[in-house]
Amino acid sequence: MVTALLIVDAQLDFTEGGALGVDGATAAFRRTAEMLAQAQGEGRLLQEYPLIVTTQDWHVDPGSHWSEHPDYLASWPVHCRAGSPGAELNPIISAALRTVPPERLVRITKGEHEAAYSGFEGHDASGTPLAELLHGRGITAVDVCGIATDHCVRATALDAVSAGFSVRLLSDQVAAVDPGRGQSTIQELREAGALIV
Ligand code: VGL
Ligand code: ZN
Repeated sequence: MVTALLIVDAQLDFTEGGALGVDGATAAFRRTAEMLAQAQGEGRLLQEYPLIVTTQDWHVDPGSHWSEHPDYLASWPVHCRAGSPGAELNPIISAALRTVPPERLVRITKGEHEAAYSGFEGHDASGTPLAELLHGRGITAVDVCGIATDHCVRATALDAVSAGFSVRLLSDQVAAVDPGRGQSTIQELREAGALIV
């Protein structure tokens, strides 16, 4: 098994105080950073995660995904505008990735012109879709963390299962928009075949 870490939408707009702040996001990012620091300190980061992928919600004009009257299920306040400060990664995560060799890091953007909850709807800077990229690097398993459990983490993990990857959800490294939905998402992912760790 060759595992990639998928850090989903660890962006400032999804951090407490951001345009679409999610309670618990900062704590989740800290735990991811601690996990990475520990693996690095013990010299096993590159074996454990030969590839680390960050996804970013990257909206230019996402249609009804943005709304002045959001329902917080299918429509949302303006968030993660491409190129804006709120669309940047939270510095807790960018700092944690600073010492990872650039060839081991992949940055995925998604959602330019429509809602795209799953990282598998995204692509790297040269336009290569995430699944193709992972296959090309020999990745067979993914560990998923980030924001939001009940939306982009959910969609990304379900797509990863469908694409044939072994999937683990790092359940102390995620945060939900709606905690109740977060809990039911974890059950749904378990039933879909993901391992909850
Ligand atoms: C997300 C709501 C809107 C997410 C993205 O990253 O889970 N949620 N856009
Ligand atoms: Zn969005």
